[in-house]
Amino acid sequence: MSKRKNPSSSENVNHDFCEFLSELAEYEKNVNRNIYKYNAYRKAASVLAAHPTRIKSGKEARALNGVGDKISKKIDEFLQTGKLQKLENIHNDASSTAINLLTRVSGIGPAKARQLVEAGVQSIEDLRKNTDKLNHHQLVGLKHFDDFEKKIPRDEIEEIEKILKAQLHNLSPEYEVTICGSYRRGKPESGDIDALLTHPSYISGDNPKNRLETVVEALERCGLVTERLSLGSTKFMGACQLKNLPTRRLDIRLTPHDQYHCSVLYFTGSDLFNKDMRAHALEAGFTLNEYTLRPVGSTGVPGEPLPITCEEDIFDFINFPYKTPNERSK
Ligand code: 8DG
Ligand code: CA
Ligand code: CA
Repeated sequence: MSKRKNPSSSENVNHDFCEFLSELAEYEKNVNRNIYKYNAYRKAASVLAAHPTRIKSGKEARALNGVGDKISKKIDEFLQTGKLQKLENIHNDASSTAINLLTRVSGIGPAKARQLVEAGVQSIEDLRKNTDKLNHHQLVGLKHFDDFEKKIPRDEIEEIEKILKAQLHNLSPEYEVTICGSYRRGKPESGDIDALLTHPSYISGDNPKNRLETVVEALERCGLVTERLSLGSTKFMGACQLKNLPTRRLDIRLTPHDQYHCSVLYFTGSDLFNKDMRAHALEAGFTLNEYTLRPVGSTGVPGEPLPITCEEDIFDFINFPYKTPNERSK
């Protein structure tokens, strides 16, 4: 999965607030490893990004669902001074800046980044001199650092989708492939490519055997897949490349046929949308994850997975108004 992005955009009249909130979110995730605060900042940024008019005070922001006292005070400070002292301090702190930078390398998480910084690694250049400290995934992440930072235009993903589908069709015409993530949500560009595969002969409880490896080998033979980061029986992380274009991050997941739609829903995201939908499911007495939708009885024990034949079924069961993938980018 690609590293998180900020929900700010050019038509967002509150984008400056969203930018500082997203930066604070990254800081909480990477430096403090406080996922609770990370989510709180992202939620506030997403609510402000969706707000149609310019917020004029912390008090006005406070009235929105997802903006609490502390964030509303920050909005007031930003409106009054044009900056945020907390962010200034973070920018002036060399170790926080270095940790944030190193987590941008694919495979380096917050804990590894802190460990590297404590060992004196402060920059990408330093990292290149300390490759003995990195595992295979991190080495490939470093090698393609510049490429992996570049966004992938939609038409390039369309091209990759065609090749993927043709190669899988060659292996078996019954393969189904969906590119999920921001691409499926209709975004003009994406951070990476999230491909989901299923085959009617593979259902939950079955051993996936070497099915995914066979797929990856075919994609390597045709020249699409150029790097492996990791390969398990149901999850591949790697990279692909078209002609002279940049190297792109590609994730492939193999999903049992009966769990396909729950997986497609989950990997389409956005993850904030998923959180809302899961919360709604719970209120309606269901538990929803990337595999199944199950009713939760009065004892709190989940029952058998419900039969799902399409994404709409999931919305119907929990009585949640259907949203097209394009409407899920909150
Ligand atoms: P991007 O690649 O263009 O940056 O955006 P994306 O496609 O929305 O994000 P992603 O990181 O590739 O993740 C794909 C989907 O996986 C995401 O839209 C929803 C789902 N997902 C969650 N929770 C999480 C999580 O904690 N981390 C990540 N990376 N993905 C998650 O529901
Ligand atoms: Ca991804
Ligand atoms: Ca993605």
